[in-house]
Amino acid sequence: MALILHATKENKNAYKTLIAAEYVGVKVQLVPDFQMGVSNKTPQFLKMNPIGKVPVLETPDGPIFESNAIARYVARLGENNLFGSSPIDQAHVEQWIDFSSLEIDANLMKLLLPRLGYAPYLPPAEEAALSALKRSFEALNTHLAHNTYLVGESVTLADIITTANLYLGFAKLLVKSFTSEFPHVERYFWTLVNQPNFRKIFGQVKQTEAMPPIQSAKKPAQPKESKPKTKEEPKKAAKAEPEKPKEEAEEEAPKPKPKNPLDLLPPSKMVLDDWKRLYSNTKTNFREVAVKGFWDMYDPEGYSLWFCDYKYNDENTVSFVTLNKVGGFLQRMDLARKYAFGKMLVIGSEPPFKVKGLWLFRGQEIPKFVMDECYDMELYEWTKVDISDEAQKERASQMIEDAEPFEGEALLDAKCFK
Ligand SMILES: N[C@@H](CCC(=O)N[C@@H](CS)C(=O)NCC(=O)O)C(=O)O
Repeated sequence: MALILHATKENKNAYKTLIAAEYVGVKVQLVPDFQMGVSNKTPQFLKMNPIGKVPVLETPDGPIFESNAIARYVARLGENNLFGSSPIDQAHVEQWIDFSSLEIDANLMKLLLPRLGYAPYLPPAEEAALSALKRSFEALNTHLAHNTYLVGESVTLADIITTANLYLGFAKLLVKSFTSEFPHVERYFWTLVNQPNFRKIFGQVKQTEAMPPIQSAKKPAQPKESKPKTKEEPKKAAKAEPEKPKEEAEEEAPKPKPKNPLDLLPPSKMVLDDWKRLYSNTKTNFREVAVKGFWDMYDPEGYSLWFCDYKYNDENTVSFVTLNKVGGFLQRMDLARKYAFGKMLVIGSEPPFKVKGLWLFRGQEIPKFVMDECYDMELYEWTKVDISDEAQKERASQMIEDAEPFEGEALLDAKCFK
């Protein structure tokens, strides 16, 4: 009789067991119609795994949770030895199982979950996870430079668990420009996923062409409420008051949106849209036309200029991630489009890349709503530009112009917010 595995068909943690089962000739079946978020919340499921996580294996001797433990159990039931034949090989199998779980899978999840909206997206946390992942890929790559399999001369459970973990990375997150730095990992992964026992479970594997775009964290569903109660309407009073006639309630005009305090500032002679148009339309003689035009238009009473410097440049070790990070920042600044213009430079031809920028804001301070609502702001050091200082003014001009080299270094990219 087959053992029953509770998981969906897409669960890579379940794949570990399903592949191991193929190798050792044990029958394991996925429970039909498993629904994540529903089937794992039932009292029967919680009896098998009190924290409700998936997968769980039902055995004649009781349930098992934790995917590595399940895969080990199934691997021990069969004929083939997936654990190595000497104490040192057995230790190495365990070593690589732990390594792929704690150094690869854990970092992949730290990268993936925020991008899928299941955890808050924090650029420094992404940088840290990515650099930890690179470190583990480097170690794995070095080992695989001289070894076909992780341990010995044939597939062990270490290969099964590592490949299942890598599968998630290759399929969802790690683009070719990342993995190509680790050619032995690539060779290993593609060789294993094409072995018949792996292929039966994975099907045809395709590497992702892009990292998933950043989504805002998914909020837990709120219970439906008729109307929020205000402080001025304590429960009791609300109860005592007769209900408003429907018509009256419907006629209540929506409150006008409060004006942005920046709209209440004294008018400025600088028209931001004119500057943005000049910037966009200048194709030649940029210094003489656009940069000069900027300083002619600039109104230091109505606007202020700011240099920004990324605080965590050391973590900018991967070019496309650094560019994504800056791109995400500019997207999130959308809320300030009426009041701001910005240039962001990604500097250097080798990692770690430096990110520096120049921003023009309406008013004399960085607008409070921008500070409050765009979390990227606190990842940068902000310094007001003193335009009476010619060196600072020249630096600002160079940033507007994308001058290269900038401060002695090549530009990887320059992005504009307008
Ligand atoms: N360490 C566990 C991780 C299990 C896990 O995180 N499972 C996910 C699905 S892949 C889950 O059940 N998530 C639902 C939840 O966190 O409530 C294992 O390897 O089995």
